[in-house]
Amino acid sequence: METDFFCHEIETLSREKLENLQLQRLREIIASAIKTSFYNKRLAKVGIKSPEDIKSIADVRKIPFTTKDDLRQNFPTGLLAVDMSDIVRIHSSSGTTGIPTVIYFTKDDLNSWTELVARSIYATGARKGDIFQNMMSYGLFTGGLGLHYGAERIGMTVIPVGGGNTKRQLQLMKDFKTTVLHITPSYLLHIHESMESHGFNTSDLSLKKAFIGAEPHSENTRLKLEELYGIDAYNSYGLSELSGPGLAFECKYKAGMHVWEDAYILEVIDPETGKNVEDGQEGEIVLTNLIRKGNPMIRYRTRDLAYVLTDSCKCGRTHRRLSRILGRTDDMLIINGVNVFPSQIEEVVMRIPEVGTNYQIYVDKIGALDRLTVKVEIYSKMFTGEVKQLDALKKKIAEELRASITIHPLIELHEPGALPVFEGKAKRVVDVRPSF
Ligand code: DLL
Repeated sequence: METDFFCHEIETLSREKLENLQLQRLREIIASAIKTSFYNKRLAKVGIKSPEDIKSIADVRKIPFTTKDDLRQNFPTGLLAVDMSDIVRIHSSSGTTGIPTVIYFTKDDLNSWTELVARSIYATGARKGDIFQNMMSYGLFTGGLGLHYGAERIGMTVIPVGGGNTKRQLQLMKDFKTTVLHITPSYLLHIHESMESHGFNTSDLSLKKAFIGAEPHSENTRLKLEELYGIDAYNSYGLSELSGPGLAFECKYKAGMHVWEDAYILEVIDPETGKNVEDGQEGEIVLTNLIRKGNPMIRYRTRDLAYVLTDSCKCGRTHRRLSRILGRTDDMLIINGVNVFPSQIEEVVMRIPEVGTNYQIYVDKIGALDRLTVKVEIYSKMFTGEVKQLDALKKKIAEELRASITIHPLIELHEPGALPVFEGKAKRVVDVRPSF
């Protein structure tokens, strides 16, 4: 019989049973963590010498946070809990901002991660029989191989193409009648914009769903993609340090991302004080991985901002849901003293119908003052030679932005294809202000 669940029992566990399972798994993870040079010292400092010292899940809060800096300082093996010969795969973050962080998986770790990804995909309604084109890059990035094995576990037909080469992507979609994509939202926007120039249009395609994630995007971007392609787009959140995708994923109701709580302890904290906040309140997401034994990760500060939804989901899954990611503690721009999150800007520009599929936030300094310029591509049909019309559009965008971010940005209008294109994660903010 067809069911809505990949693993009904685990996905619908009562809160009490879920918490019992978390406690049991937390103890197992502590047993692994004690074997690493990093956590061994950390845990001893707070009096945790063995798994039995953990009496309840709330005891996790006695353990200090783990940060990206900790991972860097303990690179490459300070958080490794098993002999290297038991590690069957390594993933890593790109390391563009410093020493890369590395993540190790044992055979069992890979198996349980794959199970989470399969569960996530299944929750969207994708099934065996779907043709799955995985357009996230393969390699050290977790987005490629992570979804690949999860989709195979369900029995979907996987096209492991990776990112880039738009024309070939479109040809593959057409030839194999791809029904499900995995892709960054910015690249999916770009593909639509350049589709015609490659000789394709949406009626050549058989798409039904896209899993979009790996970068921030607004609800308006999702709606735009759904409308442009006539598909359902599901938000997927994860980060390499916690094994990548398969951490939090939307189900078919698209009402927030279920965090698989049998595999992760989800906390939200006030980033300033480090204190836990109530469900429903915005803060920084902190996660403990309960299943990765080769490379334990306890109370990892993600720097991502979101809140836990307080109502239950129509799908019947009991695992709590996260709002979309609202920003990062480190991506806030301060423009002449005013705090602005790039996500606020995206939310506004993507709801303006004349705005096309790409934009860029540019910050520089004129004398002592910061200047914010929002560059947007607009649809070609807008370039009619009517300067008045373009000026009116600029004014409208600037005013709508001012209503949201309280400052008045400069607006630049660009033709489709004029702004830089990204085939993986988009870099939307260019800040050229001198740093002191
Ligand atoms: O981006 C893992 C992933 C792959 C997630 C495929 C989803 C799909 P990292 O490269 O380590 O891992 O980047 C993680 O990207 O801390 C967020 O800031 C951001 N991010 C990831 N997913 C989302 C999302 C992968 N759905 C960092 N919405 C995270 C907003 C996201 N931001």
